[in-house]
Amino acid sequence: MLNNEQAFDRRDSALVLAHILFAFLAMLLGGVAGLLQSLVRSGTITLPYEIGYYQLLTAHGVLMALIFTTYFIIGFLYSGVVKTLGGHLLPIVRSLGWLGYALMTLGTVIATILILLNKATVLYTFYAPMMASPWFYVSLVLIVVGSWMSGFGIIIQYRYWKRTHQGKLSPLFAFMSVVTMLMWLVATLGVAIEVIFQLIPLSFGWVETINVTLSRTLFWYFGHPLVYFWLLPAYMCWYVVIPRIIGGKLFSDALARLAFIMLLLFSIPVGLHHQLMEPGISPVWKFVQVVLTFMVVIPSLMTAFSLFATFELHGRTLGAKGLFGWLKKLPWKDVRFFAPFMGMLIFIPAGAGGIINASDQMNAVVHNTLWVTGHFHLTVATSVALTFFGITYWLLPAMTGRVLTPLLHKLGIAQTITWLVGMFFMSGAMHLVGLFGSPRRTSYTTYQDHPDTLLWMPYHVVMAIGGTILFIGVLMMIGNVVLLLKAPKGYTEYPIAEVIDSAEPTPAILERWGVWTAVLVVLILIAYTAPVMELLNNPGTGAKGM
Ligand code: HAS
Ligand code: CU
Repeated sequence: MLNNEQAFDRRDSALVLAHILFAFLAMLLGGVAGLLQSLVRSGTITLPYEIGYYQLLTAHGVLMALIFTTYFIIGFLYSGVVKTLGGHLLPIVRSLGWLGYALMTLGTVIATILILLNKATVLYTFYAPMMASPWFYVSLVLIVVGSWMSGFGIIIQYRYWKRTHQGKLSPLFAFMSVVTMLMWLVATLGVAIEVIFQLIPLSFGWVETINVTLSRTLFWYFGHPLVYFWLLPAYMCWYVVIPRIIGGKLFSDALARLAFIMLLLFSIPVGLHHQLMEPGISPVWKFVQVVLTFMVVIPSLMTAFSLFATFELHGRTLGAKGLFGWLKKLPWKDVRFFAPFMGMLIFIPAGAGGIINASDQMNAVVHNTLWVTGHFHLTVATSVALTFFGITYWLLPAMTGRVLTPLLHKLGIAQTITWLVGMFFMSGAMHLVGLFGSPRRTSYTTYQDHPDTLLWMPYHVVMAIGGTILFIGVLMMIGNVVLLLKAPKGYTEYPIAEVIDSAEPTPAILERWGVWTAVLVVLILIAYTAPVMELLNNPGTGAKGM
């Protein structure tokens, strides 16, 4: 591990910076699309130059949910791997990182151009039988394969460390990075099969029709772990970084690793909770996957417990009294803490919403309504996004040899509050109007002034107001990134927490990858074999692409 005075090797920090800055570029473009679409949907503006609402919605979803996240995550994971596994990347790992970056960037550029040309207006889930230009799917392959290169890089660096540190427990950050990337590798196989065997042949015209339900099942086999691919790096910050920033220690190393192993096991065999309302899949298998969905909630509850324990124990060592006295001991003026903490706080209602979604009968009420859009703007666009912003405030200076100034702390806190206010209005209105039945993925319409739908309109306007505030939040964040790049030179710590001394040693079984991969495969086979066989045996007539 790099000790605190050692700076990063320039070749490594360049790789990290390239990823993080690209992520923010994507966020800026995605933010513009988001602003415009919320204004269109509320009937506030109409779009010029034949730009379509669904085109913007695609750009927003792809650039924010897929590109911003993936680049940020890879940059962050690589940085922590450098920090904790040897102090510099192995040459092969660095090359894999750049190869991955090149492939992903090529894919992103092609995808963005096609979306702007209106040749890939299929939304970020690219559901069949909607059909984009075949090159859009090729660009997705480039992005996924690129991310694999970085995944392999992280695993190679980890294995090298293990080989040269026989019998030692790996650093927690590195362990968590491996879990995240292992989950990603297994999960992306589903979408790779969908794209290569179904969508590419359909869009090139090699086949006439597509088995739609199968394509969606393959997508959600990937799509649910995708949301955990966003969440796990945020959890890494909460477990490993935040205790250090508040001046405390991590509550338990073993509990953190156990939570991550459970997230690895239960993130994947649960995709059917996105298809509860779809015909053609037997309720038995939906039920099995809903049970597994409730299993994946448990490690999040463990995470909440561990965080509370970390905060409370730290507060008490500083003399905090009473049930909530520790709250006063937290460093509220430190943006590196404040932004991620607000992410945690929002994750409480966000997670509760997820549990509602997963409950079959209630899913019937909320499915395909704006409620779901509200849910994921709290989870990924607040809990995860604010955590990533919080990371940026120390990661960029640590990579560039600069310091976070008191002014930047203030600007960062202002940015966080702006985000929270915008999201309160936007996601709040989405949740409420979703309960009244307003559909998601829908442009402005008055539904021929049907009285039931007139009720929705004011909420759509509140969404647009929230969306506008959020866009200001995007601009503020971009401004902060620019200021971080110009901050005064100096040393910034890469914060990695220690574990409380009295904690029990971590059981070695948690690092037996063979065991966990085998359990994972078994769980996936249990959850998916029968429903996929059903879908293959009853392909129906198939749908033509459109
Ligand atoms: Fe979800 C749909 C179920 C979590 C993202 N989800 C989506 C979609 C996205 C998404 C993007 O079952 C839409 C996809 C699309 O386009 O169609 N979701 C869940 C469940 C959870 C969950 C059960 N989702 C997430 C996370 C996401 C995310 C995380 C992104 C990062 N979701 C669903 C379902 C659907 C769905 C259905 C389909 C809906 C439909 O019909 O289409 C759970 O994993 C949530 C568990 C979380 C908790 C919270 C723990 C709290 C913590 C914070 C502690 C706070 C502290 C601070 C310590 C149980 C860890 C305290 C301080 C104080 C002062 C109090
Ligand atoms: Cu899900």
